[in-house]
Amino acid sequence: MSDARTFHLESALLPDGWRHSVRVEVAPSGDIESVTPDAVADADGAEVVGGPAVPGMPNVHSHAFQRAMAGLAEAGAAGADFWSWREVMYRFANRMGPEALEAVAGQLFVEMLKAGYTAVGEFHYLHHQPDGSPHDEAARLSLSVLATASRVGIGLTHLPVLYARAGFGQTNARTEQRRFVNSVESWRAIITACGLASREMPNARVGAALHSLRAVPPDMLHQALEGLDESMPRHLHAAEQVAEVEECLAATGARPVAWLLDEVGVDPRWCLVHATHIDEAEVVALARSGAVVGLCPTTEANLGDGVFPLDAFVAAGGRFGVGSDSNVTVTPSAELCCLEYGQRLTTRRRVRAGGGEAGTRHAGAELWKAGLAGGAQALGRPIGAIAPGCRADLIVLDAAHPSLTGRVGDELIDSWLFASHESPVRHVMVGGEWVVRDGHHRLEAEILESYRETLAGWR
Ligand code: NGQ
Ligand code: ZN
Repeated sequence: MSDARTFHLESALLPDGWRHSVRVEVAPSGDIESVTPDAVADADGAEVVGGPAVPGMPNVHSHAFQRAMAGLAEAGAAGADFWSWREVMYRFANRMGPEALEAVAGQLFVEMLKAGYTAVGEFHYLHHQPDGSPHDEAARLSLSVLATASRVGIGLTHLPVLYARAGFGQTNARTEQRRFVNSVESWRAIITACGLASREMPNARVGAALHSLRAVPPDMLHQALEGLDESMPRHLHAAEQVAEVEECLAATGARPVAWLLDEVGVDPRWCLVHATHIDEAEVVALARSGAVVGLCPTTEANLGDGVFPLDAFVAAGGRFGVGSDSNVTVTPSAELCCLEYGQRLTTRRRVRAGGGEAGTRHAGAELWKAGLAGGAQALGRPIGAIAPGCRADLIVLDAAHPSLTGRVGDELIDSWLFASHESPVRHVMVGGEWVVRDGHHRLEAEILESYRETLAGWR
């Protein structure tokens, strides 16, 4: 087609494996139109791209505002835990206005792109003013996130979050949680406003999120799901802390994931974030449901959550994606490395994600491919593969980087995930547009400047 742009990739990870001399045609919409391996370079004026290309990683779970506090909850008493971290987090959550959120999310989204994430699921619960009263435009803060993602050029599945109460058995939210709270109706109105805004954004869509079984009572959860657009991704935090499993058992007679499977009927549209504490029956049932588990290994380590039983879950056919969550780490390679290391430390074996005959499958490459498939499913967008019909979202590695030199095919991803202390990501494309060239984002200097101005003096 005449308006399509054509790229000639030196080598690329396609759905059927690594291929050389790959011609990729991208439609003006940003969708890939055709992919042709073993093509002749510059036969048709294509832009020649040196270095190995892989699909960009979807980031299934982020709270953008938490980037501003990363590292500031590391001082505490010996009893510091998830719940005491949450108190520090609430202080930041209540300082964020629209401009600050745009500055912080802008910096974060640039960092994500430079690290190899090409799309993000923003699990967004900062809706109102700190006293709980709505902004003049009820979706104001959501619209800030949508506009920032569009300006920076990262793919976005925006997930407005329903939040109602402080915990099991409570009827109200705490003072610090007031700005998170909506009725089902006011939450739907925010989703609708975001849906309208995202129509003008080729790399964005809207999904639905329920904060957790702690924060959304069962009746309200059922009501929220009724009449929800059938195709929408549905995200929810589940079973991250032992205390919440115990409280859920006491309140409902079931563990959180078992309750969801039995009472809600979790299916492939669902992404259960964390799902850390699940028993053997839940492992199998959750894997069979076809839902994605959104694993956030560096945040889960940072918060002292526990280790998800990935070995058993994958053996049962389970699907997973990775998320940067609290954004203490904003690097897909580190997230996947930490995920694999959690399994190695608990099983005392190696190459857990490879899992095949010795030497036949590469842990790093298997993790990357699984993260692409699970991430695309969880974000509900056509991403995660260099293939016709998918968005042209890809990253190009620096083959001359000391950690990658001499590596070919899957060894490139292994060496990146397990043995690189600097990022080998060189170029990044989202929806057919280069958003990072030679390691730099076009807007990085001005975005960093406003991030610095925003954070000056914050504690
Ligand atoms: C969140 N973060 O919503 O930001 C949560 C903490 C909560 C993680 N769970 C708040 N990692 O779960 O109540
Ligand atoms: Zn979260």
